[in-house]
Amino acid sequence: MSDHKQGQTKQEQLDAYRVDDKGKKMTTNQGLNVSEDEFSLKAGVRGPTIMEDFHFREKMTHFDHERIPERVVHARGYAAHGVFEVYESMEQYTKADFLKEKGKQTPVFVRFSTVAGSKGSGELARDVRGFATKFYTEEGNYDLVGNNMPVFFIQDAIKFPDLIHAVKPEPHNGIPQAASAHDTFWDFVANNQETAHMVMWQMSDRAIPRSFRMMEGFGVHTFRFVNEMGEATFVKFHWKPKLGVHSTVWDEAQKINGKNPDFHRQDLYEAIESGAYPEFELGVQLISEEDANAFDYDILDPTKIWPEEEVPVKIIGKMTLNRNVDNVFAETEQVAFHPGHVVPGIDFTNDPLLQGRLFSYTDTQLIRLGGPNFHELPINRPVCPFHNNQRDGYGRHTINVGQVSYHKNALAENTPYPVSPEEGGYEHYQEKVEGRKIRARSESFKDHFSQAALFWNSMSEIEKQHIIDAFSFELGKVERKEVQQQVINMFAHVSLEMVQEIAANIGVTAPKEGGSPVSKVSPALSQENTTKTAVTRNVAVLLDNGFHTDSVISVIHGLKKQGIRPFVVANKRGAVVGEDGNTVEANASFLTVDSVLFDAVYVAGSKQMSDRFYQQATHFIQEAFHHFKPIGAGSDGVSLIEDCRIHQAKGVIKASDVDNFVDTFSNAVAKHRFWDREVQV
Ligand code: HDD
Repeated sequence: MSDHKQGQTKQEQLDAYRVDDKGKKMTTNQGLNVSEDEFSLKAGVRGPTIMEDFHFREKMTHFDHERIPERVVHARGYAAHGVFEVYESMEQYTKADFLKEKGKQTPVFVRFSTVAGSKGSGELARDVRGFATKFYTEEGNYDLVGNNMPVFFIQDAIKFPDLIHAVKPEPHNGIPQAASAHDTFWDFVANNQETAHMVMWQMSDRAIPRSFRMMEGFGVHTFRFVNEMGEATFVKFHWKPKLGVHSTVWDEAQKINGKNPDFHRQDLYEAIESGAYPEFELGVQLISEEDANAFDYDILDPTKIWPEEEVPVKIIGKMTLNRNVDNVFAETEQVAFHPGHVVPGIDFTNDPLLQGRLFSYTDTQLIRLGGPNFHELPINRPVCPFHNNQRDGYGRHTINVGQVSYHKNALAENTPYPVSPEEGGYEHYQEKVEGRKIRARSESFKDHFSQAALFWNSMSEIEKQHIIDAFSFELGKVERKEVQQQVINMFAHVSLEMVQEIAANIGVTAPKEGGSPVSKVSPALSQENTTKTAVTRNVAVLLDNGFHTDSVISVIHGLKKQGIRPFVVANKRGAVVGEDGNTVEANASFLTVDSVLFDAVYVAGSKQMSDRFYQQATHFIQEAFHHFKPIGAGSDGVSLIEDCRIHQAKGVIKASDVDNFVDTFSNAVAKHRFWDREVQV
């Protein structure tokens, strides 16, 4: 087949499958021209439909079968194509060809997702985000199937069905959708205390990202790099977003889910369409075999990080997402990831969570994609040739020619032939393994609270407050007091001050003793220390007929030059007339958008504001203010921010107070939020 040619790019390969129906004749799937597609075949114009109507039957049958089962987890997701480029050769550590050469480029496909919600659920759920990358390397597909949090809830894959049953809607009433704020999830947490560290991440701002473009990604498990000499190094993978790590606030997130449940996918789609390609740098943490036991945690335990201050993250390349999918079903829905899709030079460890995942992913694709040939779907095909003796099954595309489909053989000169490791055949790392068959957890996996406390210690004051608020919300929704109490008692091992405040908020007994002996901090864990930039941020420009044309146009122009995306919001969509009779086009009205969909507000106002504008704009401004967003005001907008009584607060900038409004306001937008804001009444 044409896609078996060596050296073909992924996009060239996909081109062979892309079909544009525009301007074409309509046919049945058998290629028969269709003369009528509105009326079924009837016995008389008012008579019954006739069985013989093959066109009706084909069209309807296909429609009836359009759906496939959604993913049992990570059902709600969105994906894009891109390219990965190596900054620095990793040849010293791994023989993986796609990491060997500085400047080498590899096509990638990335799918971001929430975990718990179903396919149509709101994207701003408090949840972990999936971050799955398929590298189409010349040695076969390599999948890095990670999350936006570096640890996991459980230590052994056998508990995964329990975890997911606990977090999904409760079986007796199917409530709640895409939420962990209910009894069974917290009952699971309290009775499976290995969850402590991950739950701290899940209660933190990381669980409500501002954008897929502003999240870190983590491979979570410890993997192995293996070099040409057969030497292994333990490795953890990180994705670092060039735009920094930023989040929404919980009240905002909940409102976004109503105002625009597609907020994250739209953000990604529009960024790519506008050429503002999301970029993520790939980092690795490396630990030698000799140092494997040198740490106060077990490096095989997926509930533990390697603090970046102790094991630095070495940045080795960059991924750029530069192309949206053409068809969400064909690509995003049918893509099949698997942590077991590896290439020579990347190997597994005995992390018991990883070991179990190696079974689950193929198994789930078999039911979801309906058989063993899902690797033939265009999005899943490797860009290198693939040959073996596997045959047949549902939906087989390949027409294997010839008589022989077995190994070993003489009729085809023993081909396809296995390839030696020297020639690029995959060889498993020859780790020495011995032990008794046993169902147990290593003692070295039993410290569940030290790193949960490290995480807490590393948070800024506002991040700590958000964690307390998140626990108070989630446990506040739990009906059974005994579940609430158990969780409070459990997290007393992380921080006494934290649980005392949560206990007070939810009306259970605050433990008097507890706390953690850990005083270490890891500054890399706090979003306070992230990259800050205004680039690609959305600013709502509020104006009414009679606005000051020159200043508005110059601010809009200035913001665009900074890489900011201004959106004019007015009473109605369409032309808004400025004081000099010139117009600007309103991209949105107060009916179609809301402050929660923007990063900042520029209040241009007008000298002759209508009552409706005044009411809508004050609501808009106040809400943005309460979500700590930067607010700027031109001369005709000042009265509005004064009426909202926020004109002296931090992050509220009046054009008349500063020399260069656009620069000052853009800097404020880059800051993301003004957490230390106090309302000056
Ligand atoms: Fe998983 C999907 C990430 C533990 C079983 N997982 C899935 C996806 C991501 C992750 C990103 C979505 C892929 C896509 O976009 O199509 N999963 C993780 C991470 C884990 C993890 C980072 C812990 C470190 N997962 C995990 C365990 C099991 C599974 C322990 C089972 C033993 N995960 C699955 C699955 C899914 C899946 C059932 C559902 C859809 C799919 O695989 O393709 O097999």
